[in-house]
Order: sequence, then structure tokens, then C-alpha cells
Amino acid sequence: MVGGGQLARMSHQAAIALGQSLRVLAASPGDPAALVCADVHLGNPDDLDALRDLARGAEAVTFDHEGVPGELLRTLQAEGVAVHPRPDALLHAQDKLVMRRALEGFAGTPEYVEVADAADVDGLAARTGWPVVLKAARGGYDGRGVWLLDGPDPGLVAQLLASGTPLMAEQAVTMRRELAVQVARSPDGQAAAWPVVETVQRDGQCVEVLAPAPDLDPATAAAAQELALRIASVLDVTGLLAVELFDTDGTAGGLVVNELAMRPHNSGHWTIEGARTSQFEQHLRAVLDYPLGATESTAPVVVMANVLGAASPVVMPVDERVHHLFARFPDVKIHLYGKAERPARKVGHVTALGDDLDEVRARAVLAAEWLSTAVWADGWSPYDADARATRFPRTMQRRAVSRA
Ligand code: AIR
Repeated sequence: MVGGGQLARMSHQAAIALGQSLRVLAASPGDPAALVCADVHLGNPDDLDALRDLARGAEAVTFDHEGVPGELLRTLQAEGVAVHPRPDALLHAQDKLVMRRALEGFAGTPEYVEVADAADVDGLAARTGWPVVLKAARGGYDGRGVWLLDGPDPGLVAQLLASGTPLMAEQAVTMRRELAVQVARSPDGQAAAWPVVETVQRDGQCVEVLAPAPDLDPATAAAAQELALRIASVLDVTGLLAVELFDTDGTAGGLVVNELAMRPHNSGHWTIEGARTSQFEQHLRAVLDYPLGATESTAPVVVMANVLGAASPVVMPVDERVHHLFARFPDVKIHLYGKAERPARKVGHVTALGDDLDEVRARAVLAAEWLSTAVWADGWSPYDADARATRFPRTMQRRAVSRA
């Protein structure tokens, strides 16, 4: 796997169960996957020799991020390496303009233009009105590379173009919410879709995923899954495809494609505990051309919440935060990525399962905020008598006592 971030780290966990072993190309020995994989290559994804070394003896090469030059991947492919997704497919996740053009005609997309100068942005705004979303066509993620413009900003456009950032501009779509659909497709052409989820965004970044998307009309859900399967097939995707969608009016006709990713994706972290097959296992099954796994949910409601680096340094060490979290919520599952805590950086996630959306969501959000900040947002304290009594379900208390 090219890249040693959290996606590689969680893919490695899945690889172990398949009797496989993930070799990662990491930028530094402290990267989340480099900390846990036995077979770590340190190097740069734009170094052909590093990619060749990575691929030597491997069944397949796949990715934890999109920042890999397509021409190098084409060279590897020509040398007989199984690259999944193939570079011609991956290009659509690397370049938003190429993606928009490829989807024209069969998927709803925002109105967009390629930006060669500030007049292109103003021209789009003349048709769609302000605000307009200016995007780096390549290289942005998690809110980086996206600027919301309320009016003309020729200075910013000129500065970005001068620094070599390829730009596009899009209509700011009015939406009810954001959805995501993930599908996997194998080189053999087998495909599978997970239930459609709602993604909750803050400051351009995903903070929560609700699975399945609440109150989604079944016909719209089916249309979203069909759309993602169709995109996977038309673009000849191998491995995972995440399709981020805007839900503009609750109907199938109102689904607008925002972005594509061809790798495990934040919108699919819930599948580790919340689906019969996790996105990480499924990605490996797909790139290794194994039959795909079942995608049904394991609970009526699953909520994933990201643990983001706090705005200011947290005094309580992480392991102590984990200890307190487990004492309050024995059933919330955590995934910590081993990353340094910078403000708003994704350093982990939590998953809660259950029957009632409000209850499950409250639990997941409290847990994630606690791990981020060491503050219980609802004021809960383990030292309250009430809290001590309710901390464990009764049967667990009894078991703990009898063990002692
Ligand atoms: N990632 C890749 N594209 C989008 C995301 N979130 C994951 C990958 C990558 C890591 O985020 O796993 O390696 C980089 O995270 P950071 O916090 O170092 O920028």
C-alpha cells in the first residue's frame, strides 16, 4: 500500500486476518501504519524506484491516498505490476475536473468551470450566483484546497494559479444534507454496495457518519447505490469507491455527486464493527480478486464519530482518556491512529451501535469529544454517586465484583 496513514494502518489489521501481510510505503517511521507493520519501506510516492521496490514480489499495489503520479503507476503497470485501482481509473479520484467531465451525462453534478483566470470564476457566478466554491482540482482533502467565495477574489485566484495550483470553480449547491455510498468492485467485475450513510461535516471536514442515512426514502437509497455501482463500472474501478453525494431534495433526481475516492474512506469506518465485512477487508478482497464479502449492517443504527485533535493541548494522557471512556461506555469501540494531536487533525474514531439513533449518536459524539478534549460535554463525572451506579450495566458490575 502506497502511504502509511490511518487508512493503511486499518488495512493492515484487515490483512492480518486474511493471512496477508501489508507492506507500506511510508513517508516517515512515525506514520500510523509504519508504527505497526513489519514490512515498512520509507520513501516518496513520486519516486519510481521506491514504487518499484514496494511492488517487488507483491500480489498487488494499492493506495492509502491519491498523491501518486499516474505516469509512474503506468510504468509499474507496463512492468507487469497489478495496480488497483488502475491508474486510468484512479485519475478520476486525483483530478476533480477529469472526474466532473467523466460523470457528465449520467450523474448529477454541480455546474462547474475550469479556472484559467479570475474571469472564469466571475463568469460561473454570473450564471449560478454567489457564493461559488473554488477548488484545487488536484491534491486537496479534509477541507484543504477548498475556498468558499462570497464575491470576486481575483487576488486569491491569481495567487493560487501563480503557485501552480490547478483550479476549478463550482456552483455552491443548496442541499439538505450530505450522503455517501461505498461500493467495492473486483478486477473480475464483481461488485457490492454498503447501505447509504449520512456524513455530517464541520469546517469542511467529516465529523460523524450515521449508518444507515436516517429517513432516507428506500427508492432514493437504491438509486444512490445504483449510481455508485454504475460509476465504479464506467470508470473501471478496482477496489473501493466512495461516492460523496449532496442530497438536494430527498429524491433520486436530486442526488448530486460531490467527490470520489478510490480507497478506504472516512465514510466507511463504521463498517469495521457495523457491517458484516469492513471496508478495509473488502478493499483487500477486491484488489486481490477474492470474492467480495457481505455488506449488511450488524445493528439497526451505527454511528461513527471522528476524534479530532483538540484546539489547545490536552493535559490528560491519551491512555487515561481511554481508561475513563471504557469505564463509562464499555460498548463503544475505539480506533486510535497513533498520530500527533494537531488541532482538527483526524487522530482516531469511535463507533457506537444500537437501536435508537438519538441515543447511539449521543454516545458516539460524547465519546469522541471526550477522547479529543478530556471533557465530557454533558458534564458527566465519574465521582457522582449516580454515575458510579450507572457506569456498568448491572450484570457487568456483578461479574467484576465476583472476579475481584
Ligand atoms: N487520507 C487520505 N486521503 C484523505 C485522508 N484522510 C488519510 C490517509 C493519509 C492520512 O489521511 O490515510 O495517509 C494523512 O493524514 P494527515 O493527518 O497526516 O494529513
